[in-house]
Amino acid sequence: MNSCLAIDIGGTKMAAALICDGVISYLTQIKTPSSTRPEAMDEALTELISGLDKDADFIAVASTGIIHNGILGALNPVNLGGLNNYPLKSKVQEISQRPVYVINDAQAAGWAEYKSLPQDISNMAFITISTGVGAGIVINNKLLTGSRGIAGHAGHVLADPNGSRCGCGRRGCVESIASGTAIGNAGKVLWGEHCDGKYVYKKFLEQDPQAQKIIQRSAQTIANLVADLSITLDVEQVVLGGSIGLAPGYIELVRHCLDEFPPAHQSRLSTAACGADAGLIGAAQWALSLQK
Ligand code: BMX
Ligand code: ZN
Repeated sequence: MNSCLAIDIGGTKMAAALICDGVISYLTQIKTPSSTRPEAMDEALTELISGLDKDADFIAVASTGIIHNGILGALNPVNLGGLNNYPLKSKVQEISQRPVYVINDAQAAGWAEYKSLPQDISNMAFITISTGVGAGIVINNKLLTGSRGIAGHAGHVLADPNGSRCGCGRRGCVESIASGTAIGNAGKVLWGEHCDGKYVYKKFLEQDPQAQKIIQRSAQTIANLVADLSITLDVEQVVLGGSIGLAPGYIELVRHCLDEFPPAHQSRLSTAACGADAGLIGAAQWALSLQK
């Protein structure tokens, strides 16, 4: 049982890859449907899986949202076009007729990144800054998934008590300031509705002062989150991923802010060794570890 079809469902895109002995042999991606209709997700999954699953012994799914008992529950439903309480595991099983393993996307990516670090590191955190902000935390060599699948949802800790309301219902979460969606929303106020996180980041790289302010605020918020994780969990390393976390220049901004904190609030900082494939690779590795 070693050939895996790994699927990564993010707020913006869905990717699938065949992974055999840790090697990715085929990769494809489609847009995540933005709809409250579960049928739209059924169709997207069927499109991704059909044809690819014939070579797979099992399916491993990393998905945005809280994964509990195989159900995808959104903490921030806005990120999934309002879709909530979706029976992810049984649906993928129905489509593929294979054993299916499901895990949160940031937890999966955190597991892959932990496995890529030197063996003497037992405590680490991975933070994805993408459509949302998520985290995967490994303590004493164990991935924290929590009793309800919620562990690691660090995008929803407090960043600004006077901040705007986050999609999860709380005010001032890290995600509502630092995520690609939040960056895009800040850009919409300045440059209009067509604006998204990618557009603001492009302007940041062109040294537009207003875009620099928006990206700087995101990086400062993530640096504070790194400091909070370091001082509460004593992690030895924090790894950044996701489209914003991996974007050129972002980690340097975070590192610069982190340097201002006392030493106990700091950790070694790096970008994801598995890059954008961390969720896919981690889901496959996690499923394999459950089979042992
Ligand atoms: C949100 C939450 C997390 C997820 C994180 C990053 C939802 C739908 N998602 O905080 O479960 O891990 O975003 O997700 O509530 P991504 O979509 O940016 O990959
Ligand atoms: Zn929130």
